[in-house]
Amino acid sequence: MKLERLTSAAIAASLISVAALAAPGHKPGEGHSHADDTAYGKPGDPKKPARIVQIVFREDGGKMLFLPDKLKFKKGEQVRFQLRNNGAIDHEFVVGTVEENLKHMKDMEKNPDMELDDPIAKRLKPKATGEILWQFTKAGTFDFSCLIPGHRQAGMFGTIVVE
Ligand SMILES: [Cu+2]
Repeated sequence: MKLERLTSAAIAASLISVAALAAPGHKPGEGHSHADDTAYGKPGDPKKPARIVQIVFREDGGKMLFLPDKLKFKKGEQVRFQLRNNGAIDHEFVVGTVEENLKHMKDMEKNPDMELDDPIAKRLKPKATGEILWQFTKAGTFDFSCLIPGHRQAGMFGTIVVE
């Protein structure tokens, strides 16, 4: 199926760029599992200014998507994500490295009721809104996905580039 091929090509391309960014001798996740200092940043400081970025979750026929699905930030930039689920079913927004999100997606397939315990993840019911304040402290290419089983495969993922 065309969509599936496109999706795996996109995943493969993202994996290549992540591999290229990984420092030698530094395994992903090694000593970096605690949430306040990740490869993609840390929770923001509410006392400091933040750029507002609105992201809508929606379904469109057989597809599920984020609007927009490409984001670009400056290293050190603080972002207030304003999330809104305009779909008819639950969706979530999870930022991570591509590797982390693909692993997390497999875990979710085994255990769909898994609780999200991550400062840069939010699950929203239809018509619900949510906010996440985050500071992108490191340059790189990162992923945001809905990890509810089947949703990422239906197109519900995007890319964050921090320069
Ligand atoms: Cu979803």
